[in-house]
Amino acid sequence: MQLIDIFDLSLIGRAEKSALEHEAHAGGIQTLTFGELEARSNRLARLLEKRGITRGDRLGFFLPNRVEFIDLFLACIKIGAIVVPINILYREREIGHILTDAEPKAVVTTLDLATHLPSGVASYTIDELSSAAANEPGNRVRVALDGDDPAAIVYTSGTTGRSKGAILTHNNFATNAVNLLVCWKITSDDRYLAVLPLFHVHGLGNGVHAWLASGCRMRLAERFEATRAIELFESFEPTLFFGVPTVYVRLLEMPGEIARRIGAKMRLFVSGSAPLPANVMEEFRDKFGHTILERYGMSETLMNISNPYEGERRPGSVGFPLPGVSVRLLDGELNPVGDGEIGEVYVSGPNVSPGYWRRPEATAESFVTITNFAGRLEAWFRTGDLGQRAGDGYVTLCGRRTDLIISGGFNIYPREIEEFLQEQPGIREAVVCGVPDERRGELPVAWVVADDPFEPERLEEACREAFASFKIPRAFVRVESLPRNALGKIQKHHLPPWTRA
Ligand code: MLC
Repeated sequence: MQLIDIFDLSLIGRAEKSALEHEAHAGGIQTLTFGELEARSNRLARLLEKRGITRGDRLGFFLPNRVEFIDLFLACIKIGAIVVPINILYREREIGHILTDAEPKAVVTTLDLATHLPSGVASYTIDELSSAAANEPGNRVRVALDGDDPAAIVYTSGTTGRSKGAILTHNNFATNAVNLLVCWKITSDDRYLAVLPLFHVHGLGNGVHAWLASGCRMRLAERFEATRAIELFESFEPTLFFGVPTVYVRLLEMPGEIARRIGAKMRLFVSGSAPLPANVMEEFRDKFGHTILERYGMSETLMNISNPYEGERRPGSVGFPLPGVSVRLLDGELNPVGDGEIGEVYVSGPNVSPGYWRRPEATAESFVTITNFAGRLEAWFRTGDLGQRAGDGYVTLCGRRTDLIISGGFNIYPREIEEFLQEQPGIREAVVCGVPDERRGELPVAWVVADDPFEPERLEEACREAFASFKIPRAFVRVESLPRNALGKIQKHHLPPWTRA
């Protein structure tokens, strides 16, 4: 089966029904039917083929949340082109790496964003593509694909400093969408409010795919803006909402009466991509009258574990493995730990990426082989997250093996920033850690050993040119030396504390 086959339940099966609302460029809300989305994406698919993009070719998406992102995504999965989404907050250094690694035939972008692309990159603007496609026939384009054909390569920041592209197949995405529909009871009666960026699997693989597979109605916002949240909720009256914890923290700023009114229309709030603090869950329940359903996933595996729709949504826990997904908590020797003990989370199932694009070593390091009950070897994905299972099966995550920082639901790998800081003149050593932040979960802060003159503003400026805004350290703390253990390894927990001025 191809991904398009489950979307056809809506694109073909619900052709006349309203599918998508979005703010039109000319102002006002435009509504498109599933049939219109089908025709628009067929036209684009034909145009892409004319421009020489075929099965297995990569196409970079450097695009904000717009209806054309969806047209182009559908066009690619129809012809078997592989979507390479790029975070629109990324800057030249970050984008350059992805382009070198994925080697897309072209990058599709907007006039505004095009200025951030490295020079010499083959690119199209989405507006040009869309107007050229208008002349193409709108009937179905179908290329025979296998379920294990890649549908996307999603870049995750790597522990080695440079990001790696997790390959996600048609089967991976299809499994994920079917699981969410069943387990979260998503149906064509739902109204899904989409505020998360479509360049990540949370917004795309969960949001867009659950919408297309269920045939519900979606309102696509360009991004989440706390100041516009009331207007969005009150005008669209969603029943279904997906957010990262930062989004829920911001929603708590709403007046109680409005929150209750919004809550009365809602069916399900889901949170993921970073740990949801128990106090946020409690305050949200008091204010909106809903218990947020927390789930656990990652780019490499899509969704793994979810609190139940019916039954207890346990604060601090991510619940039970989703259908088809096997989860094991293993110690350093790959032996299962007992209930209540901490182990590393390993996952196997049809949701798990086959590996990293053109990175056999990184792929080998991220999978282990375990003998199954029938004596056959199976590959299990090593998540890097630590977890424990309660006697009744609820899984709770309790830290990471690697030092990932999650800020506002965006992943930051300290190594990437540390390596860059050490390239700067006068910087001898640098270490980056996450400090707790009520709104964004964590914020990156840098500790540096530096020569005179020490100019933190210059460091900040250099970072701002090289990195997405969420990766820029909020402070550069100068220290005489970095705390190290006898083996010379930096002991981050012995750094002098940083407090906001
Ligand atoms: C954030 N910014 C954006 C943006 N999101 N800019 C443009 N488009 C977006 N989508 C920038 C702002 O310009 C600003 O930059 C800074 O981020 C903070 O913005 P803010 O307005 O103060 O937002 P805030 O209230 O803090 O909320 C931020 C947020 C954002 C929650 C809306 O962090 C966000 O969209 N996070 C979602 C991340 C996500 O989807 N992760 C899923 C990964 S998939 P400046 O320069 O002023 O600082 C995954 C797997 C899984 O992890 O399990 O889901």
